[in-house]
Amino acid sequence: MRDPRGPESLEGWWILHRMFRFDRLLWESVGEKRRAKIASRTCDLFEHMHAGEDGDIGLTQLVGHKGDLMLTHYARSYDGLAYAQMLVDKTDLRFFLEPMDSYVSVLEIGMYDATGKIHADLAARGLEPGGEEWVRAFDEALASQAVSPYIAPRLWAKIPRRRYTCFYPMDKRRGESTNWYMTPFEERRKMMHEHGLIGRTYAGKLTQVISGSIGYDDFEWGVDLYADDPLVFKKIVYEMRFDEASAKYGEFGSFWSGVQFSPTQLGVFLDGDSVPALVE
Ligand code: 76R
Repeated sequence: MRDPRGPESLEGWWILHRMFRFDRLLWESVGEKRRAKIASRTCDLFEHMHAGEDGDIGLTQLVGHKGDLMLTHYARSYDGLAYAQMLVDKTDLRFFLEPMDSYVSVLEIGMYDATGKIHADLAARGLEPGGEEWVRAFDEALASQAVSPYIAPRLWAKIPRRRYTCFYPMDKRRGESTNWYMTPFEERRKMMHEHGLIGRTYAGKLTQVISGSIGYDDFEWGVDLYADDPLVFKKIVYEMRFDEASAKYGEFGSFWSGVQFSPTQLGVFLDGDSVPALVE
């Protein structure tokens, strides 16, 4: 980024969340044979989307009135997301699914700390911030981060297979006096560092996937949380409300939470039985 006020980020999977209401009454009015055919064809499609290295699909039975089923698509490109959307819309299951909401984003790893270190290093080398040489040296330093063994696998990790999922979009406030984007870089870096420290105390209990949506959707980020115990969502989201980055600057959209199940178990969901634990 030419502007030294911005932190860099590295991007991975393109992500599309789709929330649907499932018309169970209509589904049950259809003959058993047709239902079985639709279920097995859609199941094949979802299994295909889940297998392989070019994408993934996550299925969540939503709890609450906002919707019944959330599909989380991962694709290597934006075009791939468009295609995944089309494939689902072409199934006969679509007759029974009413879109309630959706969210488009791209997985990102924010690089506040790394950006800060690179800035300090370039300043020590006497390069003029934002100048041509500065930008070249910055890009080089950042490219080495993208292939680091800590970062690279996280950009392309498949959807965490944990039972409980929680998704919500959020913004950083842009008020007249409290404005994240007018706050000096170093202060933002410190706040994000604190944020990361709190996050790390949940290591093992939670997997978070942060995706950026500036330019694609109505909020600035999508937050996906995955855990083996749904209480963990309440604990971390509450704890983070006290953290400056969220307390002062966080603004939130709708929350969607539910139980994740395997693509192979779609038939169980459609039959109206309780969705079994994840199997690979
Ligand atoms: O990616 C990293 O692990 C590096 C440190 C880190 C960054 C840059 C990090 C760590 N997060 C980062 C960025 Mn996060 N995160 C959230 C929420 O509800 C709320 O109040 C906030 C929602 C949670 C629960 C969460 C969890 N994080 C971001 C960003 C981008 C902001 C920007 O760039 O300005 C947002 C919007 C955001 C929101 N974060 C962690 C966690 C957890 C659990 C960690 C530790 C991960 C780990 O170290 O394993």
